[in-house]
Amino acid sequence: MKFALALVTLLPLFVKGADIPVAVGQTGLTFEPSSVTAAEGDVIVFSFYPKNHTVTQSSFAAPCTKLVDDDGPDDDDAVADSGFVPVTDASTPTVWNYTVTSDDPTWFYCAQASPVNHCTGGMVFAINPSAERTFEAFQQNARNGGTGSSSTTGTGTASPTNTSPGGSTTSSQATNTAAAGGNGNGAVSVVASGGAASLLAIAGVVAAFAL
Ligand SMILES: *[C@@H]1O[C@H](CO)[C@@H](O)[C@H](O)[C@H]1NC(C)=O
Ligand SMILES: *[C@@H]1O[C@H](CO)[C@@H](O)[C@H](O)[C@H]1NC(C)=O
Ligand SMILES: [Cu+2]
Repeated sequence: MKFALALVTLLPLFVKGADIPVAVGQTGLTFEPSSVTAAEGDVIVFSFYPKNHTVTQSSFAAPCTKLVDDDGPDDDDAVADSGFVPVTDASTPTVWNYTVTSDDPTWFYCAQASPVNHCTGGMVFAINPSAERTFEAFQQNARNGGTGSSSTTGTGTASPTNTSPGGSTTSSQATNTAAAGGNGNGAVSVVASGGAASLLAIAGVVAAFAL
């Protein structure tokens, strides 16, 4: 019983994530789709179209400013940035992949500011926006200047000051996100509580097959 539970719990670790395609700049200053729901391990496959865009990680509070990695040199939470990707031929977009590292809301923008600012033009992208922090509110922050000057301190939890009227339209997506997060936490806690014995049991079975 415990063995079966452990096996089911560990199984997702060996399943490759899904590929989620996103077009960058194919229809103007856009990410298409502009918002996706993704699980840890999924790969966002960004296809860059002309002219010269980036996918750069930011925060909900300051959509047009590159996130600062303030947790030290830890690869797990490195700030994502494609850098500038100049493309001249729409029939051969350049691909850049981003592997999703968390079920939490994650925010991105295009850092091109010449000849016009793409971010304040609304060229932003979100993974797993929530009911409190919607894509619409994030994009409105960007259009308002995107520097995060309005009463946000960086903790950024659940108190968006720029909630847009359209914010409620993503509620079903937010529900899915919450459910996914719950599963993730559950899996971790099961491993943590019964982990040592279960892993020994698996080791034993593997050893038995090997003999
Ligand atoms: C792409 O944009 C960046 C930032 O504006 C600029 O420095 C770079 O020269 C551009 N690359 C090309 C090939 O136009
Ligand atoms: C990006 O991911 C796709 C789909 O998994 C893969 O075919 C492609 O080789 C990857 N490209 C790069 C540059 O890693
Ligand atoms: Cu751009």
